[in-house]
Amino acid sequence: MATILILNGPNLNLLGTREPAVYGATTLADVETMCRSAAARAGHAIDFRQSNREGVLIDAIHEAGRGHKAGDVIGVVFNAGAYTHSSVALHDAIKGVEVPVIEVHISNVHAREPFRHHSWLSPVAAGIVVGFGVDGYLLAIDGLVRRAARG
Ligand code: CA2
Repeated sequence: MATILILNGPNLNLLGTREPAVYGATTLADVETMCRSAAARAGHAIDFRQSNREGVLIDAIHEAGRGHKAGDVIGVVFNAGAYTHSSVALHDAIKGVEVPVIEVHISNVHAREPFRHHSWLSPVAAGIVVGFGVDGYLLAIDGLVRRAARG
């Protein structure tokens, strides 16, 4: 059984508690439950994390890279929150490892403020899922499972 890392960046711990018009009413704990069920159906495990700290997210990407090399991790589903639009360090972290990273955004960032239109992660992501609400996490898991099955 291989693992999928679901990594969440700053402020996503607030999901479901504020701004329901933008992000919906589902909490991050609900998202974790949804992801665990979807991965279990596909025969995989989930490592679900959230951090408000850039360095912790970078370390998690590096760890996933080592896990991928060892054959334990099939990929990363990454909602980097606002770091998406600012973090060259996260860009470099993803570029520095070989594990496929799927960038996810709950909202359609391209329909929002111009500062959300640029992503430092998209050029180094294996795929991007934007604007499907929290279902985007499930679409990304499905994409990683299909990618791993292709070999
Ligand atoms: O749409 C997304 O998933 C975002 O990654 C969410 C980030 C935002 O900065 C990105 O531009 C797009 C914000 C996450 C904060 O989430 C909150 C949820 C509820 C209440 C307050 C913040």
